[in-house]
Amino acid sequence: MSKRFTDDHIKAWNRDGAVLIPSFFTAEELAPVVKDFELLYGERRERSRTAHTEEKDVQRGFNFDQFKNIDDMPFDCSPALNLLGLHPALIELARAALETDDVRLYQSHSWAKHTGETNYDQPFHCDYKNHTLTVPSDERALRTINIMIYVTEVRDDLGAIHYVPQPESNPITGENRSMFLDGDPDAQNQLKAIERSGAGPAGSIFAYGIDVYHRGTNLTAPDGFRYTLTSSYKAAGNDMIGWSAWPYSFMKPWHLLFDNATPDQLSCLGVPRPGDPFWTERTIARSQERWPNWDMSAYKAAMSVPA
Ligand SMILES: O=C(O)CCC(=O)C(=O)O
Ligand SMILES: [Fe+2]
Repeated sequence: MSKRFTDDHIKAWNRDGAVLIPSFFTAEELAPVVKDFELLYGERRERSRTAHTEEKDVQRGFNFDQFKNIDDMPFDCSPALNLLGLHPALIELARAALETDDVRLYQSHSWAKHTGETNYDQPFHCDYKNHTLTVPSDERALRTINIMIYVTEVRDDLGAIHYVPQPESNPITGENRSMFLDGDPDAQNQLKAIERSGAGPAGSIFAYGIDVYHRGTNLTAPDGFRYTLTSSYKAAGNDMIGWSAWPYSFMKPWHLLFDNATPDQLSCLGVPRPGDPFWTERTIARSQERWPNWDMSAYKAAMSVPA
């Protein structure tokens, strides 16, 4: 697999807290994912088409309707969308950004936004509010990388995320970077004056940390829509960071992942790798009972080789 990102992207990530990588995924890779999004959200798109003539929400800021078309993995569709956030090239990027080989996917959510459904404009904020109960770590290895994957084209009239690189926001907000900049419209305006757009063609990714100022923007293109999947990684063992406790959603179609993911991809969900002492004849037999179509041959083979 040839690398889909460069050392310069990693440098930008380390310097700015965010980086846009255009055309990370190909149209062929995304085609089945678009179909999955249509299956999950297509009907809601039709409904928002008829609704957008009404001025439904003129409030500027966060509002509940911005978040109504969000779902957590696993998704009730084909394996394509379920595996996108665990794509080997994304895992490689997360490993490079977090400077560790052992990474965990702790969040993967789909998000469909439609013109007219609500006003998606947000004030600048940092996302650590709902990724940790503390604050972003000063240590690189304990950061997180949130990767927004553009399943459809993201233009400025289709709700592109806007952001300000850390070296440019620091003189305005200070390095403590408060989550919402509450009560500081002046800082909001100053950030807005220098904001960058994350617009990019379908297949691009925008990687950002929980410690960088950014904001959602409104969709204004007639009948416009924006499909994104966000996949967030942290270093294994970083208990400060959380979002999904995967087993909590045990009723969801997890077999789509077990039946189709590699051991490396599953390790990002906390499934021990082949050769891990967790795997005994008994744990393998019980797991196979639970997920009958999971190909466990690598786990069996590694167990039979004495260490
Ligand atoms: O979807 C986006 O473009 C950004 C949204 C966002 O930053 C948020 O809801 O925290
Ligand atoms: Fe955010």
